[in-house]
Amino acid sequence: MIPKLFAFITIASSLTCPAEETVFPHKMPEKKPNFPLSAATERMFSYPAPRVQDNELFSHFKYTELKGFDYHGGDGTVSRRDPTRPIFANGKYYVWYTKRASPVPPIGSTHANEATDTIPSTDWDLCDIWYATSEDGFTWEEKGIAVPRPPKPVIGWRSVATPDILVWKGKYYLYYQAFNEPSGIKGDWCPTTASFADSPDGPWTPTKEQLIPFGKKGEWDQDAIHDPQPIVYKGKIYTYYKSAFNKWPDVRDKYAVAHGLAISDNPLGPFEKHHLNPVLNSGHETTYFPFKEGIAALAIKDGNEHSTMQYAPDGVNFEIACVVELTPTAAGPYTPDAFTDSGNGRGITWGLCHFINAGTSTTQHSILARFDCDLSLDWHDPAMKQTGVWHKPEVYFKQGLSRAQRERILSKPTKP
Ligand code: AAL
Repeated sequence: MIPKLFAFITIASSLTCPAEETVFPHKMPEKKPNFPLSAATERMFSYPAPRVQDNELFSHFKYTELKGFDYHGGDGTVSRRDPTRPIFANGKYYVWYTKRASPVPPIGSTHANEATDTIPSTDWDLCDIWYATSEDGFTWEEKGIAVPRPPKPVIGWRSVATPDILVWKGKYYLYYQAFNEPSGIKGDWCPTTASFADSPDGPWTPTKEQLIPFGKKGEWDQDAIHDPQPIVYKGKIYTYYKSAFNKWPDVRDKYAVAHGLAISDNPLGPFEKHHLNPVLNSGHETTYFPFKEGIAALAIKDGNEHSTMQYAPDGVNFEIACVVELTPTAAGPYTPDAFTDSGNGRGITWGLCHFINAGTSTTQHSILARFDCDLSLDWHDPAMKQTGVWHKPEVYFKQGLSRAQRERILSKPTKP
């Protein structure tokens, strides 16, 4: 009698109240299941899509060598690096970048005290800002200097480097680093300044002033404002920048980087730092673009969150959107809506980047290159969404042990 009653209750309750699932299903749920989940499974549903292939902020990066740039046989006397976003104007693409044309290759930041008026310390010492145009983004024609080093003591007299571009109310603004000593003397210390023009072909007028203030002594961005990258967002100019900190001159080996945000409603400032700075805790250069209602960022090389795409719906509070591989260095993405403030950013599909190790230790220089990707809401390129980037064994073996490491390992056998 009791078993019959029990069976009746079980059948009745299964009809009225279906058994709750508590095991993760085979078919990927679109929404977070409503039962206890591990931390990792919880996180699956905090990304733009639980499957990375469906994630609009995930992509492979494909690379193409550029045509049109001469590097003097790769002897280290000519270097091009840190490109801006390419922009489209007058029926063609324009890009600006740091160019070094020095009699000798750089001697390195640790020898900065030996740098002279003709001997550069780093690859971005003794540089000017040049520009090039292109019909297709693959073949470029170098047009000449956009912003030269000004005469001493004007800000940037030692080197002008690492520009980015802003188009605002029909005028053009270049923001860039302005060195007043060879990079490496105290650190990679420099302020950011600006030049403006009515046409992308110039002529450019320098403001001769610091654009974004350093932090006060003791604050993270007290010595350097690097990689300024402006976007028009919420009716204002949002300029993301990087600072290297926790470093020179007192401690030289505890380098850290983070990114800040400075906002203005005037392209020449005054800029006000966001009170939550830093807004990104990782990334050696700045690569930001409007995406949906917010801002997306690529963080590379430095920090716990390097090799990630990030997204902030408010342009300030970034969260990891996914991990990416073989990321473009110093990427300047072609971003048609960077300055349109559409409130519905469409993402990016290509841009220019640099490789800093084009030469050898005695011919050190950088080259520009093109990257392509699908970080766009309007494109769907499944080949860009595959997971896994496979390098030949040689690429891994190139990351070999040093002689000292090998000796250390062999001196302490790990066998029992
Ligand atoms: C870069 C950038 C800045 C630094 C140096 C030149 O790639 O982060 O520009 O100052 O390295």
